[in-house]
Amino acid sequence: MEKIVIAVKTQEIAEQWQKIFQTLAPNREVVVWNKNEAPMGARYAVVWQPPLALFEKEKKLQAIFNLGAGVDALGINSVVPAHVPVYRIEDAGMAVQMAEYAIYGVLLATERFSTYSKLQKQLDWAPQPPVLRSQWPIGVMGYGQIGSKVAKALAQLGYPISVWVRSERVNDEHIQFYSGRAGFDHFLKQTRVLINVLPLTEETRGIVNKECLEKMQKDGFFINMARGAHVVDDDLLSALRGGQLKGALLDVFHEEPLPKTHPFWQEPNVYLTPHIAGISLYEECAKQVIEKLSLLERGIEPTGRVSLTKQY
Ligand code: OXD
Repeated sequence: MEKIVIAVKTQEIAEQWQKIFQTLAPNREVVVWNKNEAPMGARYAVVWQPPLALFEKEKKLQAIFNLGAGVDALGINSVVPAHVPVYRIEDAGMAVQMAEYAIYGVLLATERFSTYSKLQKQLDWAPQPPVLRSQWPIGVMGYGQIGSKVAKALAQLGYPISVWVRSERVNDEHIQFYSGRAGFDHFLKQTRVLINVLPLTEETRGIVNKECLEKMQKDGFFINMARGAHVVDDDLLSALRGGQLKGALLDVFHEEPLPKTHPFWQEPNVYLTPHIAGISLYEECAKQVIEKLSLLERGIEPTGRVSLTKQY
C-alpha cells in the first residue's frame, strides 16, 4: 500500500488526523510529515495549510488531498507541481453548518430576536412587528457546494435571493442568478444582506471594497464566511461607521487569530466568530479522502479536483 503523509498546521493536529486515517484505513501506512526528516517518499499527501517545503521535498506525490474547501493556502499555481492533482473536501458536513451560520447572520440583521433580550432585561412584554422578508433581499456570492446550500436554505425561509456566480446560469424558481463583472452591479443593487462564500483567487481578492459596499442597498448587513482577504477592512469599517451598513458578522480575517489590536474587536455592530462557520468533521473528511484515493487507485477520476486556471 502506498504511503500517505499528513501535513497540517501543527504536530498535535497532524497526530489527531493520523489516528483517524489509520483507524479508517488500517491497511495503509499513514505518517505525519516532518520537515526535518529525509523525504518520506509518500504517494499521497493529506494537507491543511501545510508547510510549502512539503512539495519541494516529497517528489513522489501523485495526489494531494486538501482537508477543507478553500485551497488558497496551497500556492496552487506556484508551489504545487502542475502535474500533481489536488482534490478538495466537498461539503463533508460543512455546508449545513454554514447555512445555519448564514441564517444566524440574517437574524442578527433583521433583529428578529435580538430585540427581545433587551426587552427581557427591562421586564417588558412587547411583541414587535413582523419582519417583512421583502425588505431583506439577500445576495449570496458563490454557488458551489456551500453557496448553493446557503442560498437554498434562505430561499426556503422565504427571503428574496440573488446569487452572483462566475459563469451564467439559468434562474431557478426561487433564485435569481447574476454573473460576471457586468452582473455584479445588478446583483449588488438587489442586495441588502451580502453573504460571501467565494473561493479566494486573484480575481476575488479585495472584492468587498468601498465600491462594492456602496452599491448595495442602504442599511445593509455583511456576512463573511469565506476568507478575510476578500475584504478591504478599512472600507468595511467606513461603511459601518458611515451607516451604509448596519452591521457585519465575520468569521474569517486577513490574519487569524485576529490580532487583539484590530478595530473589528471593538466595533459596535460587528459580530465576530473565530473561523467556526463550518467546522471540519474529521471522520467525514477522512472518509471522503479515502474514498477519493481508492477511486484514483482504480483509475476513476474522483470529484472535487481543483482547477489550476480557476484556482478552486
Ligand atoms: C475551508 C475552511 O474549508 O475555511 O476552506 O475551513
